[in-house]
Amino acid sequence: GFDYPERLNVAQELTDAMVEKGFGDHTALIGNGRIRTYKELADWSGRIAHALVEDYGVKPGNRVLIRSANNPAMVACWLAATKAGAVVVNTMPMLRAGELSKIVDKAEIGLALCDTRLMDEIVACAKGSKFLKKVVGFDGTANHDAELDRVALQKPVHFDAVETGRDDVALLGFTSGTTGEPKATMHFHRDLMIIADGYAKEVLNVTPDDVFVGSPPLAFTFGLGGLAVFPLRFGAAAALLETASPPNLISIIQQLKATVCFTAPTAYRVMLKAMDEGADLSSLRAAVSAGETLPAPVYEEWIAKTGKPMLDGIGATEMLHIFITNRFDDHRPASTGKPVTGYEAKVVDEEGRECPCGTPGRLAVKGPTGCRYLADERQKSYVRSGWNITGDTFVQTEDGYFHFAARNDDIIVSSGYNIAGPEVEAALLAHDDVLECAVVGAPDETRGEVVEAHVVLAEGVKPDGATVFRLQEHVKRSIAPYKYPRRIVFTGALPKTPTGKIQRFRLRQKH
Ligand code: 3SK
Repeated sequence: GFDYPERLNVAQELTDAMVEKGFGDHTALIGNGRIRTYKELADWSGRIAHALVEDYGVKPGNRVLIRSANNPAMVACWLAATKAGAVVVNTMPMLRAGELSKIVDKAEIGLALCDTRLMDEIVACAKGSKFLKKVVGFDGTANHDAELDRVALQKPVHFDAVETGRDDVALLGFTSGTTGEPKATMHFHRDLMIIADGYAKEVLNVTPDDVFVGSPPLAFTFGLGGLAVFPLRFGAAAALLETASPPNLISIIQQLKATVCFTAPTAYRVMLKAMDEGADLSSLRAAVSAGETLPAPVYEEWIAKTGKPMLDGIGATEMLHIFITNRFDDHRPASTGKPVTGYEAKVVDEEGRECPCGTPGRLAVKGPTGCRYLADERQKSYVRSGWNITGDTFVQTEDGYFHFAARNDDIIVSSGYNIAGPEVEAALLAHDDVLECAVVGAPDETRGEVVEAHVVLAEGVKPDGATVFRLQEHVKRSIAPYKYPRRIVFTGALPKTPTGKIQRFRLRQKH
């Protein structure tokens, strides 16, 4: 187990404690054209913490919302609010007033810190809100000309972090959910330490020489861990991109000789292509893939081109971060690997009984970082005897590896056949004409459902009958022919959550 002192403030550990350990002059964050050392980050978050307490009345336990794209100012605000003992809710820039209102109401948020470029929706949310009484702007580009920056600049740099308990809630992670009713998961100060001292140490072996890059928003716990907690815990650096498109990722990796990347398979596919065109991504020693299943061809091509495995993992906002993963010296294609030390995983049937190896069932997970929903009846159905029942169907092999089979609602039943949508997707993705795709079941009079593929074509490929035929034949050749997509819909973009997960339910809703 992990042994932390009873009094623990994770923001203090990631800033002032790092300065005390001698990392003051090391680069902590890079973003918006500037470099911030650990000392600068400790001071910056110290000044903001003073402002939050003295000018905006923040008290331990108060909920503070932060609205921003990934940039160092957002990290400084998160650290500051955490130093002040607040419970932080990080939110993504693309959320609209209606979505923000649900979060504000659920978490009873009184204060919002918002990048001044993103004020409209949060101001609209605050109008008439029972809870949200104050929205303070900060300058995400860190030129210090917004209200919070001006107030903070008048403050001393040192702030005595509130002596929170290790089991005090530090963060509320919201899950978008598929139904539109978000759930908030509570995470303690120690949870944020555990994901670094567990997964990041055990699997990534982070050192102060590492440079992290990636695409997940800091507002998503995948991003907060991968782009803030992990590097800061070990004296490493993180580059934060407000727009983390694959071309931007590729260029920052080359520019900074980044060593660790957190992103999803789609970006890795673009990177593989860029390598063919001369991009040098050889500085990357760890390529972490999560959020979507990693197709075996992408994993295999990555190994062939870099000589290193891609580390596929699965996490959940409920568990804070990755809990099953491949490892540098233990990895397999189309496998998510084995549990991170401290976590247990099993595959269960509808009654919660463990399934025999080889039999698909619901993935259940138990571990030190979850799962506790805030004021939510759904705790009863999603957490049974301490096990978090995830929304994914997995198979466990005799030798303990977990393999993703489908989202629970991704099984298509056509003429009595059970067809896993992701398997058809993997087959389509292996074709050069396909950039992205999502497969769903479409109602059909004779077959019950048919396999329907929504496909984003690679550049220059014509969306015509010949392409439909070519892709169908390819799938029939790759997997059992009955699984081929009888319908193919060409589209410019797939619907996605702000964190980049494909929203297949939206495609189903079109029927
Ligand atoms: O696998 C995911 O989607 C995830 C969710 C939250 C935190 C980390 C990860 C990888």
